Amino acid sequence: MDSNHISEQLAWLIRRHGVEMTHLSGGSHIGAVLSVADIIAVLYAEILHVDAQNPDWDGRDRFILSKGHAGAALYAALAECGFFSTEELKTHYANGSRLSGHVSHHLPGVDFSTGALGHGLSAAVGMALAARQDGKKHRVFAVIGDGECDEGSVWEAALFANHFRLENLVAVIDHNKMQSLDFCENTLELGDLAAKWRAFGWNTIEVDGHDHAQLKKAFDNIDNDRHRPTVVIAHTVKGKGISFMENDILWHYRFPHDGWEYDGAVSALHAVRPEGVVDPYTPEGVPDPEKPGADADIGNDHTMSAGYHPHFFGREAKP
Ligand SMILES: Cc1ncc(C[n+]2csc(CCOP(=O)(O)OP(=O)(O)O)c2C)c(N)n1
Ligand SMILES: [Mg+2]
Repeated sequence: MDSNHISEQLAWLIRRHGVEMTHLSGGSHIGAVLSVADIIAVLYAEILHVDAQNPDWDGRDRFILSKGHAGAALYAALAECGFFSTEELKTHYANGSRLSGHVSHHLPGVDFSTGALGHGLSAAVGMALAARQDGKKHRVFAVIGDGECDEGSVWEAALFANHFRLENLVAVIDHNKMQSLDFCENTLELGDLAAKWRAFGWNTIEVDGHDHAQLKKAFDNIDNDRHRPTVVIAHTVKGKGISFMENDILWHYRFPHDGWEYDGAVSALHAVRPEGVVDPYTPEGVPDPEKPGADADIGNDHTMSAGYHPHFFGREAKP
């Protein structure tokens, strides 16, 4: 089996777990999970030096998912890599769970809690400088969102990393051109992101963030250009892999509800399931219902969908 195939399998499982976890919990951010799934899969299947049996191994590469609202993607990757049981994924967002909605360092394999955007790169910069000063050889990776780049602290960290020539630092930008409520350009113009990072002194590589071969090549080449931090600008699609979620800002906060949303999401994934992967939840898939037409009364409803009827403690809600 070629190596791309293994990362493709992991990416599919991240997407499938992400659908299940947000569906079960009523949790948000499935669009962000689908966007970053390939980046995280390539890192965990191919690039990061980590040991699930010894999560605190001092020589491990450090990884920070700074867009911590996509925590389900990281949790799924860690569970599939053996850091904890995949069964625990079902507790996502539940009271008392270690799998809080945003990334928590209480889990084995997590180096830094995130969720308040704008902190991950600054923490990564500090870890990279500390590694250098201690003569350690591990690398530090941070995945940040493009909307997150609105935070001034990102650019402060970018200046700092260049100043100290932190060649052991890799930032990945999940550049899906959307944030929580709108497209990035309607919220705060980012313009030519690559030109900006180059101007800040970084080794800047642009890739298709869903193309595993391109991602792997970028990560394999970070050491070719010495004495500069590297940023991989990964062009992505928010909601990637489930057509009715792609580029639709609704799916930043909405979760796949019972009915056509959940069934359609699972069916979309089954249509592209890589050879050798078993769906842990619905091995045979689910019937693929017709998506309601635009004239259906749920048309643009952000809270309800066909097939979704709110229950309160098992009783049907009153109209
Ligand atoms: C400091 C801070 N402000 C606001 C939020 C609320 N918030 C959660 S996700 C999000 C949008 C993030 O967009 P982006 O970084 O592009 O991530 P994407 O979901 O597109 O991958 C916002 C504003 C937050 N988590 N932290
Ligand atoms: Mg974004």
